[in-house]
Amino acid sequence: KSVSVIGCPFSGGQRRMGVDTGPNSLVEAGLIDQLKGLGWQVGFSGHQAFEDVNKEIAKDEDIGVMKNPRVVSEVSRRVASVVEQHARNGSMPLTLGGDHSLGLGTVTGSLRVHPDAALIWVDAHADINTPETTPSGNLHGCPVSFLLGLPGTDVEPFNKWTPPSKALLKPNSVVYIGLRDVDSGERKILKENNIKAFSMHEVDKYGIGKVVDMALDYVNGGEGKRERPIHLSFDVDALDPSVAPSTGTPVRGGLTFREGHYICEALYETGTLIAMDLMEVNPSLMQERDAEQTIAIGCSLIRSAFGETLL
Ligand code: DIR
Ligand code: MN
Ligand code: MN
Ligand code: MN
Repeated sequence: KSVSVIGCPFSGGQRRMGVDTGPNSLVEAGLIDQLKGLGWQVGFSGHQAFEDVNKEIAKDEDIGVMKNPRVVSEVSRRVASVVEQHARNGSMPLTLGGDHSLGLGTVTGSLRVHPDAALIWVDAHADINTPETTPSGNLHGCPVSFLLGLPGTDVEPFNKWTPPSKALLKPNSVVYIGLRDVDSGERKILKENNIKAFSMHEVDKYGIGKVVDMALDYVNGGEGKRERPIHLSFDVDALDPSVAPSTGTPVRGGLTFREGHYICEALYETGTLIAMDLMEVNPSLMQERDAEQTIAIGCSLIRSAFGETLL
C-alpha cells in the first residue's frame, strides 16, 4: 500500500493569511514517518510549487464577486492533474491544505480515475455556494457547486477546464457530516438537489457511529454494503474550535476529538477509501499552543484514516 502526500501551500480561496503554511507544519510535525510507521510506502518530494501563480494574486481582479478567480482556478486545475496522476499510478493521494477551494482540484482528480466514487465532505460549512449565491466571494465556500456543475458555475476561467456540462459529480454522490453554518443560498441548493447532509443536529440525535453507517449505506445504496470508492474531504473546522482552534472560520458546536477520529477510522475500515484531503489548518491563528494542537490533530485524523487503531 502506497500513499502520495500532496502538500498544497495555498490560501487564495479565502482572506486570512497563514493557511498556506498548513501543509509544511503537518509534515514538520512528523506526518511522513507516522504514515511509514503504519506500514505505508510514502511518496513525498516536497510541496507543490504555486509561487508563480501566487504572485499573480495582487493583480487577479474580481470577476463578479469572486475573489482571486484566476489563481484559484489555475491552482485547482494543477491539483486535479497531480491527484489524477498519483491515483492512476495506484498510490493513494493525501492532499494537505491550504484552503478548501483546493477540494475542486482534489475531487476532480479522484473522479477522473474513479468515476464511480462518492464524496464525503466533513465540514462545519457546505462549501456549495455558487458565484451567484456566495455572500463573501471567497471561493473556498464554493468548490462543491463547481464539482456538481450547478447553475451559476458556468463562469470563466473555471469553465475552460471544468465545464459544468461535463461535471463529474452527481448530487446523490455527496454526503456531508458536521454542518452547522450553512448560508441561505446553500440551504436552498441542498434542498433543491436533495443532497444528503448530516448536520451536528443529526450527530447529536443518532450518535456518530450511526451517522457514519447511514452515510455509507446511502452512498453504497444498501445496508451494510461497502463497495463504492470514497473520497474523504476533511475540513479541520468540522471539529469544535476547542479541539481545533487554528482555522480560518471556526464555528462553535462542532465534532468532538473522538467523533472526528471515529469518522476517519470507520472510513479506513471500509477498505474503500481512495483519497483524503485535510484542509484549512492555519497555524498562524490563535496562540502557538493552539496551532500545535491543531497540527497534531490534523496528523492524528490522517493516521486514523490510514489505519491507526486504538487497540
Ligand atoms: C461561507 C463560509 N459559507 C462562505 N465558508 C467557509 O464564505 O461561502 N467555508 N468558511 O469553509
Ligand atoms: Mn486579488
Ligand atoms: Mn470547507
Ligand atoms: Mn469549513
